[in-house]
Amino acid sequence: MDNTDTYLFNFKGFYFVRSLVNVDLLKNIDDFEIRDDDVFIITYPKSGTIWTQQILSLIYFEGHRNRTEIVDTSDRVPFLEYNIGKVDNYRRPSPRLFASHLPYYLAPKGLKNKKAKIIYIYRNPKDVLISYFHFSNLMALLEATDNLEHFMKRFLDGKVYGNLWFDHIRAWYEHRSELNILFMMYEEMKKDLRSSVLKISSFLEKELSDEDVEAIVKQATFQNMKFDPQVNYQHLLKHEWGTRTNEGDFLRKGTVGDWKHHLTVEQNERFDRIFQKKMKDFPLKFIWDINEEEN
Ligand code: PPS
Repeated sequence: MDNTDTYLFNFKGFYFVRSLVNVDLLKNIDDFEIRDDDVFIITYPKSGTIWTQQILSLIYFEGHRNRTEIVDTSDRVPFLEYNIGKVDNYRRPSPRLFASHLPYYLAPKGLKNKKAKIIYIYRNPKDVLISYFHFSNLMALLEATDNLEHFMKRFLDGKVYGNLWFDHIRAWYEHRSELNILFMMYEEMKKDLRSSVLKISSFLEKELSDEDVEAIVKQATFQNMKFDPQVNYQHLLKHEWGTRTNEGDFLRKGTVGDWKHHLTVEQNERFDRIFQKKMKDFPLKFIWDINEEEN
């Protein structure tokens, strides 16, 4: 049975999480007023969003770096399209930091004339698929399936929150000349977090002391984030969104190449065929295994 509509809400062709949607907000998002100093993290789901939210929050808030102000990272860098935080996310003082999974065609018009900075994080889509499969089984607001083959079909049909991975990255990339955008790869962040923090802060024109950089890198490692209640989503999953099982974490493994432990040879070959067809002539490179160079 196709349960897509039970869990997802289709707005102008894009699937959102039904129980989090505010239709009036979505209707107005095109005209959402962008400020010059706004910063957006844009991702397809499961590509490193919370990681980059944490990095940005640490870069911008001294009280986060030195842990004198304890605020959830998802409140410091809230989602544009849900506005579900404890405060009105839109009326915050500048610079406002936002996260978003919006596709290019639904993004606020103001972003499309280089107002605001955008950091687009992308991850190899086989690891995205596996991460998403586990997350769908953990979080009660998404449709669960214990069968990876079912989930892979849904993912490759774009019948998941975020629609087709291929379309998401391609549209943002193809419109890059209209945007003030930095593309960052999850796997590069994993390989060298310090350089990635420096690259992000330089794009944001934020000067950091060596001490600041050390504090950021330390608090943005997987090990640190997994046990940090301000960023590991444990509270939201337990009390607001709900989980289907007591086992499993939002910060699950945080590795490169986990797909190798899950996909069969046939599934992997099928994925490769679709990837090659869809991403033919696409210039960004991907890393599928932490020991490999880009290819
Ligand atoms: S969501 O639901 O779209 O906001 O999810 P998102 O935050 O984009 O992606 C979740 C995956 O990112 C991993 N993650 C990290 N990996 C490495 N280092 C750090 N610090 C880190 N923080 C989050 C997280 O574990 C999810 O990946 P998987 O493969 O499931 O572990």
